[in-house]
Amino acid sequence: MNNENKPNKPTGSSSVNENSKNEQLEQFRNDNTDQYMTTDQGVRINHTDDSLKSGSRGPTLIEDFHFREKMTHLDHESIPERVVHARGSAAHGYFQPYNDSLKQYTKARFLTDPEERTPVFVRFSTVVGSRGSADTVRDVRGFATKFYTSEGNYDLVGNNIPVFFIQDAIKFPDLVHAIKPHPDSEMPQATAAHDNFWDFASLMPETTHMLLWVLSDRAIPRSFRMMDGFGVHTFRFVNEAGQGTFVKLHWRPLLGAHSLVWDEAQKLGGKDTDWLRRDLWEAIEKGDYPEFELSVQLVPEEDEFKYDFDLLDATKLIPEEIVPRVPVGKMVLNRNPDNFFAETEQVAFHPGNLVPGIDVTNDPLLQGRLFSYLDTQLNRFNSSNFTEVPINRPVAPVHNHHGAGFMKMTIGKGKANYWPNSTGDGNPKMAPEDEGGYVHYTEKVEGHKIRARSASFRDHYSQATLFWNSMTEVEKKHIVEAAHFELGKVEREDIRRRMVGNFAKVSKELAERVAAGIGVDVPTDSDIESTGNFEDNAASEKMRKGNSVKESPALSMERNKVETLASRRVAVLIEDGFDCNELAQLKQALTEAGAHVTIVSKLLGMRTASNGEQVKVDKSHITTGSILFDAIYIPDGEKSIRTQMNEGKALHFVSEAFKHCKAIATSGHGIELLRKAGITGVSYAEPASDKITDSKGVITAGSEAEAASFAEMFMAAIKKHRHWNREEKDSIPA
Ligand code: HDE
Repeated sequence: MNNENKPNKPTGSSSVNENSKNEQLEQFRNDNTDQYMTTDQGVRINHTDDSLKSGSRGPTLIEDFHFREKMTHLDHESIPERVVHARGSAAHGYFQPYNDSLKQYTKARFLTDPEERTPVFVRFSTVVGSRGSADTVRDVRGFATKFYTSEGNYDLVGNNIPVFFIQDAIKFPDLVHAIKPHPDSEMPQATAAHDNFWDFASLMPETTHMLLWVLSDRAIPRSFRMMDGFGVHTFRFVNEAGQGTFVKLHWRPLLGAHSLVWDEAQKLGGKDTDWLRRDLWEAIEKGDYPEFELSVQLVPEEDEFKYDFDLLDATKLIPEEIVPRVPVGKMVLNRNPDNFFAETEQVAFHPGNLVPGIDVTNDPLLQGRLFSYLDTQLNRFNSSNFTEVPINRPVAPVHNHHGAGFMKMTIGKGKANYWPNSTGDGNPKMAPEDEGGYVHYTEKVEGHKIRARSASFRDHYSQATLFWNSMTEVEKKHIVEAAHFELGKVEREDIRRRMVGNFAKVSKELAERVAAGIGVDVPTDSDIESTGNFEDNAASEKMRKGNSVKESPALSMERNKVETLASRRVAVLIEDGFDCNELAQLKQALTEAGAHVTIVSKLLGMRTASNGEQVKVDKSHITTGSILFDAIYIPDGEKSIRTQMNEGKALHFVSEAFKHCKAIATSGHGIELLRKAGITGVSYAEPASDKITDSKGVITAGSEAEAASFAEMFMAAIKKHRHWNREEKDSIPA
């Protein structure tokens, strides 16, 4: 019986490189170039436009195997969409650690061997909407990474917000039902702005912290390439000696985290439902590879009870001011999938996909997820063999006795399909720990069976207050406006009132500002005292007293802005008679700095410059809009400007960009266009001078100004991304 002899070193790849997954996928790719069309049986087809009939006017014959096969495939083309995170977009890439500094904490090779580039597949998603819903809705974004490591697949299935709505997985079905469209009407789609969600939220004070994040601009990212990612839970690293360390995992985009503005996000939902998907796809096609830095917050086991929040409570984060983030490596996304269904739709993530050196904790939200993800894949794939689908296969070798089932692909050889066995010489063998065998962390656990929640989970407000206090005034304003929208859609006044009561426990100022916009009274102190479900005031008070930081600048996007021009989209508005030289110089400067320039005009075709040169239009007014760009520029040229001054869509393009706080540049006659577009409250350069003025991100130059300085100032304004100091923006209609 079994393996008395020490097994050989595991066969197959013992290390991976960035191409390992691509090479594996290559075996499954099917290229139609210069091939005949065939049936699934490989029989060549000579006619696919008419079914086989008895006479040219029918009826159709059941013996038409080609028709039957073609139709059957269509009929069975869909699988159940994900119950949450149905709408997603994905990309391939690799991860590489900077050095081996994590070795003292984890034995995970992909995190500690700086020589190894581990292939990854990352899927970004919204949560609430169905598969065809708009990308730019206010929602949490999923950020799920599958690492195809040399020691097996590791999945980091995170979000772009570091905390979650609820503390215990048993509340997840309630949360999802509440946030999804109403069960009777299936309305509204892809939004939390309705009675059911806010009813649930107002009755569940533990949601309050996450709600503030969702009301913040984090929930309307400018791009999947420009948002943070968080593992959310406290996980556990385990080193060679078997010693554990608590760890939180974070992704930071190298381009910085940036957001849309709400008006823009809503309009994009109509103008380009695929905005985030397209942005990711096009960036990778252009070579603007998204890059993310992985960092960790490490907490020694002996510090488990050191904080005034529980590390196992997923509604809490660890302020960076208490435990700093340590950068550990970089991920680059450099290849789009070949096939959406085969890869993006079929990829199956699971927080329980762990490799040696990483383990879970007792966080009751995480524990529930460890059941749900496998279960949900069985619903989606109708078979436990979904792990054999190419995108889900590890690049590490797979050997086991798992049985048959729908769509078994691998052909297991030999007689023995059980263990221990002697008929198969004890194969496959058990891997000792030093040969990569996974050994669960030996945490001591004991307790009474009890359906309860720890008292250490009962403070639902301190970190919400911390978040609110850490916001800049602009960020606070956006949170309040978002609450006016979301709660403004709630028909029942008692729900709105209850929600304001919860906000009052976070900050009186927040509650007053929210109440002012949704037609309810500012809560009195006695309203504030009354509590929702599941709260124990005494315990909560105790926890709140110990709150260790009052403000955490790391939580503010505004305070942590990365100023860059890389991959920013600039629209250039022209009509016949524009100044070609000015355009050429600015375009060159922008392109060299990594931005992308799009020529926009009323109609497609060629436009003629004042010197007779011709330029091709990339987008017409009807197919685009300012919301699809980060900045706009209108070159001088009297005729071009005059035409645009009489063109409503051009004027709207300019005024809307101003309203959305984007950088705008023009010179000479273009200044008149800005005035006509209703841009007030900024100072302009004298049109005939050599001066250049930057006023609230509106760059204007006199016709004699120096081109290089004009370009420099415009680029500096684009790098700031948004110019919030435009108080006059609210007077712009629409
Ligand atoms: Fe998920 N979640 N989740 N979730 N989740 C799913 O699994 C679930 C939670 C996250 O791109 C489902 O394959 C439970 C937190 C992402 O394919 C499902 C609980 C975080 C994705 C599921 C949570 C996430 C999912 C649906 C509470 C951030 C998309 C389809 C206990 C740390 C992955 C699927 C992809 C998807 C269950 C809470 C992230 C139903 C039960 C917290 C990024 O299994």
